[in-house]
Amino acid sequence: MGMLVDGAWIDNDATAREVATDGKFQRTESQFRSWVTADGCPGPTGDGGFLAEPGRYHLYLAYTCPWAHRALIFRAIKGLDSAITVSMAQPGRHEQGWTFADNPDFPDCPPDHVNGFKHLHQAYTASEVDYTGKVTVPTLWDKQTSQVVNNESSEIIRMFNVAFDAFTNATEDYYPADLCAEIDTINARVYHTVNNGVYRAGFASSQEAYEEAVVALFDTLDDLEKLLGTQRYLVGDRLTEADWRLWVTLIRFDACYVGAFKCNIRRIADYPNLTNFTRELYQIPGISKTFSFGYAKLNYYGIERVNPNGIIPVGPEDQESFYSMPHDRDRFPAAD
Ligand SMILES: N[C@@H](CCC(=O)N[C@@H](CS)C(=O)NCC(=O)O)C(=O)O
Repeated sequence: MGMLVDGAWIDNDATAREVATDGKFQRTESQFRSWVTADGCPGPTGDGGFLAEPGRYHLYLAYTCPWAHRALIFRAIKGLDSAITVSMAQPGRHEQGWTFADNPDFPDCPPDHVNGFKHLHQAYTASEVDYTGKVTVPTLWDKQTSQVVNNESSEIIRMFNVAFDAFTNATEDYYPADLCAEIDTINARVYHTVNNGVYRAGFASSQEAYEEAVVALFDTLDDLEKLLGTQRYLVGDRLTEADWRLWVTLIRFDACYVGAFKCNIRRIADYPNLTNFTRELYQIPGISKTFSFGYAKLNYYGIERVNPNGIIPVGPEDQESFYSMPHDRDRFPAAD
């Protein structure tokens, strides 16, 4: 994908590839870091505080993207579907990056009814005329002040977890105070070796960088398989943010990462506990509709540098049915 340089869109700029001279993929930091909070006071990063109000915020997302998926999941599990509006980018590769359109081929991808932007980069330059950097989903937009609030998924889900509790009945806390330290620890490993690990494998441009990433990825998956053989969720009997952050990568794994990113030492289907864990979360009401295996495949196999001919593989067979099969996670207790 391209990027913005001094407010102008540059397609396929080499710096947008984020690959260092040793062939390692290096993800750049998200740049918009303000927070929406219940009282409008600034959050832990960024300066401006934005008040949580129903109807005020809009999310720019794409079904394919695991980081955007985090935000869509938290919108669903926190009962915020009517409080926060969404635009969903068109699947496939587009010259100007994330693109919004009213396209009958993709009826479940609503265009931008808020600003009428055709491309997400327009939201970035509307907020900062001479913005330089990547243009990424998820992006959280404030309709009241017409600007991007935040484009870092790990922060957007923390906001959704608590900021809108006055306007929803879904007040379950997915980052409870007594589990924060444990969640942070597991998040750090899962982020580095799994969530970002698949990208480090897929976008590596040297054999050494690829092998280092893929081995670390499967070391972690092997350990998580063991852990989930002793308890229901990553930090015990309570479903938390850590589980959702892992899950967005697991649900894409066999359909996308095994092939497009060469993460093929094993499949999730080869791990009984990871498979059943993925099934349990997939079957939570409201979750399956947050994801499309078909759109995800279109995007990952549409990335030119990993699949120059853009051929979309036919398999694996029916992932929807596979993850809808009964799971066995009830063998472990879950907190109420
Ligand atoms: N750290 C960001 C990463 C977001 C991100 O990289 N999203 C990808 C889609 S999966 C994207 O928009 N990429 C556009 C690009 O690379 O230019 C977050 O967690 O929100």
